[in-house]
Amino acid sequence: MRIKKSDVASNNEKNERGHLEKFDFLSSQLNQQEINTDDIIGKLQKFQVAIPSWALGAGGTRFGRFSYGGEPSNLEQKIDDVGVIHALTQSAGAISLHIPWDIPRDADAIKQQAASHGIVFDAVNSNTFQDQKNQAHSYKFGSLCNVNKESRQQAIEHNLEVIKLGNALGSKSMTVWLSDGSNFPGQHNFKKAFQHTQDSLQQIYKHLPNDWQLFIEYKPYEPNFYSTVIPDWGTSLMLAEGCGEKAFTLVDLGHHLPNTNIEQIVAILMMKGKLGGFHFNDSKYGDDDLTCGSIKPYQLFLIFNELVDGMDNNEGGNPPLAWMIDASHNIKDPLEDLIQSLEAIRMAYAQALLIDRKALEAARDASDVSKCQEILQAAYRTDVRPLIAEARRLSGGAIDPIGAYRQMAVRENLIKERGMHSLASGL
Ligand SMILES: [Mn+2]
Repeated sequence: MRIKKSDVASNNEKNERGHLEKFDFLSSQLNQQEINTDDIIGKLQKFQVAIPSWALGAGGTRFGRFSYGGEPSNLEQKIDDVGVIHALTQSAGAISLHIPWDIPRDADAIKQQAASHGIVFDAVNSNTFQDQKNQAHSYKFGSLCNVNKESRQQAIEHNLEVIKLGNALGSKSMTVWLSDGSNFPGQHNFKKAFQHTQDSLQQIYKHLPNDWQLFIEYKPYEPNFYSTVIPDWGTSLMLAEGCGEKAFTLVDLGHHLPNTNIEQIVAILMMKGKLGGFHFNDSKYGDDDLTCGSIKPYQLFLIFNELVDGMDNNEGGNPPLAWMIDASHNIKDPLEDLIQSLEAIRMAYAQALLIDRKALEAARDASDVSKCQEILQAAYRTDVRPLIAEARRLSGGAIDPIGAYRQMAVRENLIKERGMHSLASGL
């Protein structure tokens, strides 16, 4: 299914008046505070978040999976689904592929299809956390860290293959997330596991094209429950520095122990010019698959506060970040879920853009703690939804994307096209 510009425009007609009233009211309030709404709208229009190819079908848990009708069963259909999200939101102009779940057979044709939706290829993701059919060596006891040299070599070669496939599509980065770790005390020699991982990453890095970046993701636990080889940002940073200037740390919101101060991690990594990518999701306890902003929207705002500050005062020469949603829920329509995540991300971004940074810095310098909190929360408590809707409308997207999605009966059409029992490739 493909959404035409004219479909979006006619859906917008009924919402336009109400929307413009709200937007004009907010605009005049912000103008009184000397905030230029055109600047903010321009930034929001440019802000694009990649959709991962594995989030377009219903996710599962280790207890089971409930499929959702009309799921995309091949890469072409996945790209079409991102096309639907992008047509409605004008903020999902990129897709992030997972190899080997989505191997492009004909790179040129796939590239062309994506371009017809206005979509480019973001970071490619390697997978050495599960064995593939006919694989010579198992990753049961790790991949880049494995005590067995053949397993490590196989994992290195897989990563080189992923770079090759990504290069053909125009990707400029690869994300490595390792499930490597141990389940029981004594199982791993921590130092050896780290050294093997460092050596393997260096081998991969040697073959990274000059205009590429390598992102090293961390996660404290799961699937291993005693130790993980790359459990935190410090280990990721050590490994990235051990590779070279094209290697960076990648922060995934859900990959932290409860109550970790993620905004502080973001600020320091950006100051050092070493934050490469960011994965969005949300969690209450330990999972990382809930819709962005559904549990902790204030945390998301505080993180964006640091991201915006890092982008504005880029003393560390941090490169532009690769933004991606990394969540796959198991009971919602996956496309509605992604639209909601995009909305939450843009809201936090817009709120962070409203912060009076000069006043905040002055209050900090004066150790006026109450004032600092007042400034942050004044921005956070502003209802920025009309700003986001206006950015979307001006870009040709829907004023109310979920409303439009339902009015256009997208899911019903996808079920008609693909059937009730189509299954997305992946886990
Ligand atoms: Mn991630």
